[in-house]
Amino acid sequence: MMSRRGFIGAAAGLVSVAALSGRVQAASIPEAHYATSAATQPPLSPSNGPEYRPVVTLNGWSLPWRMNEGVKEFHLVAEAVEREFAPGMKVHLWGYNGQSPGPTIEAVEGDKIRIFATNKLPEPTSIHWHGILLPNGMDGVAGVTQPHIPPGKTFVYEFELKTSGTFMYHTHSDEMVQMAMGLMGMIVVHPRDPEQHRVDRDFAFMLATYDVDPGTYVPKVVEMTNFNMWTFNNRVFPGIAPLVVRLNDRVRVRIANLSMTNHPIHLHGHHFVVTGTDGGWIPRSAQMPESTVDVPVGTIRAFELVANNPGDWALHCHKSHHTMNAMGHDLRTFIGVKQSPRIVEAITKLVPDYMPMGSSGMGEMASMHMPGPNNALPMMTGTGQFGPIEMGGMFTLMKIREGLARDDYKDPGPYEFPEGTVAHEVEGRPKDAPRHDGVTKTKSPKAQPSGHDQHEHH
Ligand SMILES: [Cu+2]
Repeated sequence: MMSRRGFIGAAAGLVSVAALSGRVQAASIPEAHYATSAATQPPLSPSNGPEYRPVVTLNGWSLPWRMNEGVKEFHLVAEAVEREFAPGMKVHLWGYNGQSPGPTIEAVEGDKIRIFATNKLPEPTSIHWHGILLPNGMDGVAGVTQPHIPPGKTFVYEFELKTSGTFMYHTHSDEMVQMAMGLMGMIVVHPRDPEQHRVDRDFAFMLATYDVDPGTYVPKVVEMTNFNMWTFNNRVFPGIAPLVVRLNDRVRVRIANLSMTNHPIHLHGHHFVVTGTDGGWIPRSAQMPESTVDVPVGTIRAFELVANNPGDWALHCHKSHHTMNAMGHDLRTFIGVKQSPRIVEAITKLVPDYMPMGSSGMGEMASMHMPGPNNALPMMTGTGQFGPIEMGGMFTLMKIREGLARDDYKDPGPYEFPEGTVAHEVEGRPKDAPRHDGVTKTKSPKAQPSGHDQHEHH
């Protein structure tokens, strides 16, 4: 989990480097900004151009730009990066400007933008601007609308942002490999009128999946179905930052899916309405109240809620195998098997990869400290104020608190429940309920509905 110190210290992790030198053309290419950590950066308020409320990218950051004669200029550098998925596991990915996903690009409807794309990868690449209405030659589909960008070269894209909304950028060159390696990022275009679609807090993150064998560092890139790392912005629980929200704030969450499957994202304790997609804003008359939104492959969903219910609320993918970290797919089910050392020995002779765990479910695994390979995370992990959380993958919390400052995104720690508001144990034993559905009552006089503990006396 991110500490207060980690959050503040993270801002110092942003460094600027003059990425190119020696070429005549280089003077016209803006310097590139890099992020050196996976900590959530504070929102980047606009220093010039029209006003807007910036987004907070979970475990990410927004790319600074420079203004050049009325055009916003950004510089993306595609390169090999090391991304921490959670403390204890780093993955060797390809990303942009030091991290994967790349930085969020924020601009305003009507802005003219120029994006320089430098390729520091060992193979050619290109960048596609997903969902953006632009001239065909700027669409970034290598081979179709432009040549591939060779290693070491810089291409420039230039277009006007005609509509506001949530979009993405990603590679469109050797796509199976380069997407599986993490070449992606988000684009947020704010409405020109800052009162339009206004919210108090605006979060953004991507959904991506990887196949990283426990103990290894590089994802398998020829993978279609057997992913084992389910990420929010290339982080897994317990490495995913919480969404920190002030009580009664209007909140937007923008979620972009570049994995190979859909993710039904569920928020506890609130109803929300889906207000946007990568096609723009949804008219109010078409917005449905929901508590789960399915984010299909290659799309974006933005939902909004009024955070009027204080607490620590789970926000997670509802596919239960997406809320866990890497595991052996061949793990056998031994629920109900009492596992004495002798039995474990006997089973191991028959089933060589058998692990002595899970006789009453998997939960007990979360509290066992099994030695694993280096650079591997527990399948189910995390500890809350009441015990093990037994989660991994696509799981985090929306932490709603009273009295936060407007731009305070620091993790406030566990929720302090008001006295008497937590589910708790009660004294005594429940009466046996009569069963129906074809279950006939026993004729025993002890089985009268008024009897107590009748089964104890068999
Ligand atoms: Cu999922």
